[in-house]
Order: sequence, then C-alpha cells, then structure tokens
Amino acid sequence: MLEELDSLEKAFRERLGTAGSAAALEQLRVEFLGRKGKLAEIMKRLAGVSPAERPGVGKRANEIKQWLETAVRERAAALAGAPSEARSTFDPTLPGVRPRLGRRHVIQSAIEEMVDIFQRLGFDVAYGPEVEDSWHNFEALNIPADHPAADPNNSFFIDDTTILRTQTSPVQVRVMEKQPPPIRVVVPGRTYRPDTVDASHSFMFHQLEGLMVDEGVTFAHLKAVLQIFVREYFSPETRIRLRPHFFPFTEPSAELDIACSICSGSGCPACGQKGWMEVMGCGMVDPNVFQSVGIDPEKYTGFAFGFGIERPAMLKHAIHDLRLFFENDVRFLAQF
Ligand code: 2U9
Repeated sequence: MLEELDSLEKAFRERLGTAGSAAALEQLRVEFLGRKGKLAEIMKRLAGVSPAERPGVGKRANEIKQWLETAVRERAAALAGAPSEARSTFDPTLPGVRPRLGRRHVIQSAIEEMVDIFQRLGFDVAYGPEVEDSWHNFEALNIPADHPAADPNNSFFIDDTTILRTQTSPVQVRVMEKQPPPIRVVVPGRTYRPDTVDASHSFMFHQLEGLMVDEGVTFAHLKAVLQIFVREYFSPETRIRLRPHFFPFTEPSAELDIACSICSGSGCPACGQKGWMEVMGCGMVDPNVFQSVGIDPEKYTGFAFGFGIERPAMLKHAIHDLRLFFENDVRFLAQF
C-alpha cells in the first residue's frame, strides 16, 4: 500500500503541471482528493492492513493528503494571478494614471538659454572634466604657483596635482590643445571653491566662459559679443560698461557691469546705490596662455570672458538667495 501511495503522489505531480486552468485543476482535485477519489479509495482499504503496518501507512496517507491539498491551493493562486486571467479584468476604457512629470532645473534652463544666444553668434559648446590637473587649471592659464588662486586652501584638492576645477577655463585650454584656430567656443559647467555657504556663495556653482581665437580678433569684437549677449539675456535696452581690471589669463582685462536691472541706473538698494551691477570678467587672451598651448601669439589674438550662472539667473528671476537653487525644494523649483 505504501507503493500505491507513492505512485499516486507521482501521478498527481505529473498531472498538476499540465492543469492549465481553474476548471482543469478542479477536475484533478476531485479525481484525487474527492470523496470517491483515488486517495479515499486507498484509505478505505486501510482497515485491512495488519495492525503492525497500519500506523505507518496511515501516517504516510495523511502526509500525502496534506501535500495534495497545499499543492492544489498554491496552483489555484498561481492561476488566479496569471496574465491570461489578469487580462480579462483590465478595462482599457478607464482613465489612465497620469505620471508626475519633472522639469529642467532653473540653472539648467539658464545655461540652455545663454548657450543658445552664443550658438546663434557662431560659438560651439565644449565640456570637460570636473576633476582636473593643476596644469590645466592654473599653470596653462598663466596663474603662477604663488598666486592666491593656486593656494591649496582655495581649492578642493585630491592630491598634490589633482583638484576639482575652480573655473571652467581648463576646458578652453583643452580645446586649444586639440584644435587649431579659428576657435569660437563657450563652456558651461560646475566649478568648485571652498567658500562658506551664504545667500551669495556656494562651494559649488556654475560658470559659463567663452573664447574666440583667430587672426585679427580685437577688444571691439569682445565688446560687441558681450553687448549682444546682455541685450538678449536681460533686455534690449540694457546698457553696459567696462571697467579696467586684472586677470592673470587676459591682458588687458576688464569687468563688465550692466545698468541695474531694478532701477535702470538711478541707484537703489539692489545695486547698493551704484546704478550698476557687476556681471562678468573678460579680456584679451594673454600671450603666455597661447604659448603654453602652442598657438603663435604673433599670428593669433583672442578674447575670453567668464561669469557665474547663478547671479544673472537670480537677477532675471528676482531670486534673493543662492541657496534656494541647491536645496531641492520642489515648491521653489516648480516655479520655473
Ligand atoms: C582661457 C583664457 C582666458 C576667462 C575669463 C574671467 C575673465 C572672469 C570670473 C567671473 C566671476 C569667474 O564666476 S567667476 O568667479 N571670470 O572674470 N574669466 S576672463 O578667461 C580665459 C579662459 C580661458 C584659455
């Protein structure tokens, strides 16, 4: 009888795998577990088994009964969740669940808007590494090792010669290494300086820098390009002024102010009563920079400019605190 029980279990196993619907499974259940089923038939004959063997056979029969019942239950559950059944409960006429759409970050939108203006003026866009070697970040840009900008306290360093870039200028150096003039390129991207965070400073901020190199490029070209940029980005009436300044990588150098976008130049708290707001630095590429990338400074001249993205974006959108850009508060970000 133990053998009969074993072969019953085996037969059930084989049939279970092929029971592909709830109806087929029910048929199988009746055939094996029903009142007149195969198992019941064997159990009926239990009384005829010798008293010595009876407990063993009874125990085995019970085990098989329990196993069959569990297997039928599990198979029924699997069939209920199967795709063929699920399809029948799907109603394609019900309205869908609308996914929550994200949007561009306001800084990314500003970058795209600015880059678009320069692209229309014929500039290409270039990107480069944020982890930079100090040669591309400092030496090639005529920033000597004893310049305050090159002080290890003024950058995040990885080792003696590897830092997080403090400006996007190393990318223009890489462009000049790879490509002969004429060059017209703008470079947007993240930059890093160990500044204490406040309403107008952050250890990470974005810059956009530009470079044009060709024969006969002059300061007049620089002024025209920046004038057009400012009128496009802020408003067509925006006036600019250039003040002499010093940068190691440009000579001569200047800072560019725009007439205050709040008071149009008459003086207000936003511009500290000056009527002007400083927005960027610029100048003619220093011959030493050309020399370090193997461009002949006797043949070519060039202009360069650079500015932080956050400040013009704050002016344009009347944002008073730079930290808002980076706190990831959706209530703020969803407004742009
Ligand atoms: C090369 C040659 C020259 C890029 C320039 C500035 C002036 C400048 C600062 C403004 C505020 C950076 O965000 S900020 O701190 N930048 O004033 N940047 S000229 O000059 C270059 C760049 C690359 C090869």
